[in-house]
This record gives sequence, C-alpha cells and structure tokens, in this order.
Amino acid sequence: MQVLNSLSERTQHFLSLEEQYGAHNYHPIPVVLSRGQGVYVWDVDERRYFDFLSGYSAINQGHCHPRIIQTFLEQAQRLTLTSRAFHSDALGEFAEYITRLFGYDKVLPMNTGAEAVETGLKLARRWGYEVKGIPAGKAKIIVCANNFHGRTINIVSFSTDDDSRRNFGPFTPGYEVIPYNDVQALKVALQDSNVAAFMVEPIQGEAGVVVPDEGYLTQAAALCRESNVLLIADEIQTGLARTGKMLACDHEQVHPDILLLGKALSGGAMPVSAVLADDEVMLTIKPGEHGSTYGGNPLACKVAITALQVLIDEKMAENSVIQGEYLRSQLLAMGHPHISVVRGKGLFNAIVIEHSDKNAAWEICMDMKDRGLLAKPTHGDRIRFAPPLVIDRGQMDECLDIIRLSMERW
Ligand code: IF1
Repeated sequence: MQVLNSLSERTQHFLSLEEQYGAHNYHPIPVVLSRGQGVYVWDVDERRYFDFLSGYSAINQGHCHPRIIQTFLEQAQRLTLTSRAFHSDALGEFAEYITRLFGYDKVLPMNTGAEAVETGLKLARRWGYEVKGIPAGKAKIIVCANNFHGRTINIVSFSTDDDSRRNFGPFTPGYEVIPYNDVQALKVALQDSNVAAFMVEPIQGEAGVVVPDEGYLTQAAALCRESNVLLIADEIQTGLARTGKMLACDHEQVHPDILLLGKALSGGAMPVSAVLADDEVMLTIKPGEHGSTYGGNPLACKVAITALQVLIDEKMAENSVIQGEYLRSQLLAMGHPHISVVRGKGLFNAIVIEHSDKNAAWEICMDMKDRGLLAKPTHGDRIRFAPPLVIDRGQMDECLDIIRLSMERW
C-alpha cells in the first residue's frame, strides 16, 4: 500500500477530499488526474502517464479525441436534451447511422451500460411472453458464471461475485447460471422451453479478460437458433474495435439477436449506450412502456455518431490487432516467472501474476504508476492492459519498457 506522505501535497489534498466526502465504493490507484489527450493522462503535478485502462474501454478513441470534443462543443451550445416527449433533429440521424452500421432494424438508446443490459433483458422477457409464448411469469434467461453486466439489483441477482451481491437481496428470479465457455452446459440449459434468452460477454472483462474457445460463440448462436432463444451479446466492453473487430462477435461472424453497446459509444465524453434488435424483438415494447430521461438526447446522438466515425476513419480496429499482437508477443517473450498467463484479443488483454505475495499485482501497478503507466488489478492477481486504440508502436515500446522494469524486482 502506497505510503500517503510520499504523495505530493496537491495529490494528498484531492485524495483527502474524496476520502472525507466521497463514498468509499472504490479503491483507486492513488493518482489524481486532471488532463487527458490520446494515450496520455496528466496528474495534478503535471506528471504524464500512459493510460492502460482506457476508462474500462470507454476511451478506445483516446482521451478527448478532437473530433469528438468538437462535436460535443458544437451540439452542447445548440441543444443538449429535449426528453423523448418531443422529437429532435439528432435522434433519427443517429438511429439510422447505428442500425445501418451494425445491421439491425432498430435501436433503443439509453445512457449507461447497465441500462442497456436492463433494456435488453426486458426486451427478451417481453419477446419471450408475447412472441415465443412462454407462460406468464415463467421466462428464464441463461447467463454465465463470472459474468459482469452492471451493478443494478436485477443484474447482481445473477452475479456469481460475492462482493457484487452480498446483502443486496432479495434478488430477481428467472435467471440460470451456467459455466462460461461450456457449450454442453448451454445445450442442457436450452432444453427448458421457458428460456427466452442467453446473455453472454464475447470475452469476459471483469473476470480478467477470459477469452472463450474458438467457435464458442458460433455454437452458442446455433444452439439458441435451434431452441428459438434470443442471443444477447453484451459488447459494452468488448465492442467498438477493442478486440480488433468492430464487434467481438465479428471474429466469428455471429450476429446476436440483441446487441448491447456502451462505454466507447461516446469515446469517454458522456454516458451513451444503445440496444439494437430487429422489429420482432424491438417492437414488443410499445410507447410509454420503457424509456429514460436522457436516453437518445441530441448531445449523446451527435457525439455517438462522431465516436463511431472516428473508430472507422482512423482504422482503430486494425491498429488494435497489430498493437495487441505485438504487446502479447513481447509480454510472453519476457518469460517472467511470475507472469503465469498472457491473454486477450486485440488491445483487450490481461496478465495473471502468480506470486506468494497476494499484493504483488497491486504493488506492480504502483511501481508502473511511478514509472508513468496506469493500470489496475482485477480480482487481485490479474492486471488488465487495455490502452486506447490509437497507441502506436513507439509508445507501446515505451510501455513495454515500463512493464519490464516494474516486473524486474519480482
Ligand atoms: C464498475 C469492467 C467492471 C461491463 C459490461 C455492462 C457494464 C460493464 C461487460 C455496465 C461495466 C465497468 C463498470 C465499472 C468497472 C467496469 C468493469 F469490467 F469493465 F472492469 F465493473 F467489471 N457490461 N463495466 O464491463 O456498464 O453501467 O458501468 O456503464 O462498476 O466498477 P456501466
């Protein structure tokens, strides 16, 4: 644990304000950031860092991408929110752009990832009852162990992480948990005719970037189709070029029935999420049956179009493949005795630290911070390496030098 008095006065000032007046629902790395641009962030003492977390993959386009900020500033001075009681000149444009881009009939715009997940689950249940004909109140949704889909009480109802659900009950019924990356378990679960949907992360993020076997998504999609069950892909973290394709599902040409997007849908400028589906599913929700004050607001719509255009125009998925393969190959080449696993796809990666000292991963992250690279452990022993998708080879080499030096004393 960092000894606070080794931090600058300015840093300590901001940490103490948060300590006294902020909820203690996080345990951040002790660094206070005040500026970001591209792959870099600067702390309150103007020290520069590489950001290897990218806002949990919300900042795929890099911090404060000029085109995204330009759109934000222009729209913010025109019209930020109309509510859905009235139309705006931005929602239709956004809806047309994003549905054509991903190949769906319609989009339901929301704000946070959790709201997109909740919306997807409601659509699946509504479709289950009104299209598939599941008896009232009997709809089931299959999810995977070690999932992470958000923090609402309904979503943590099917979490398998005790810290995420302890003493938040009573929980929502109607969910069944099966092992991730287990086709046979899914096949058995789908024998129940009351199953409406199977929701899955194409790569499990919070679990520590767990990549399933090649073909898992393809087989899951086929099983869902055969069983008249909707496949919901939670691409809130894996989507939008992070894994080297526009969607992680694209690696297997899988087209989910319900697609959930968030995070980088705004490039880190503001919360924007979206649920995409075809009419048979989407139109089961009628006017007045679901919504959100800020969902589909003009500012979010304009920002999201630019955030998507930037990913494509600057070939960020292609760079994600190149730099991700280089990063993994160099991490493996280190042959470090305490890096037991290197895994990921594109620039969505993690290493597993195997060491008798349970604080090793945290101490390594603290050492990398002091050398100018920000990353944070998940579940104690896994360090996620997910820089913005604009990182170039020279910057990646600088980061690898930092990682190498920080690993040296372990
Ligand atoms: C935290 C990590 C956690 C997500 C997927 C939905 C959501 C998320 C696949 C909900 C959000 C964030 C939440 C944040 C830390 C981060 C995270 F996996 F990215 F590392 F927690 F597991 N589906 N993930 O990853 O989206 O409502 O947050 O916009 O809660 O600590 P949100």
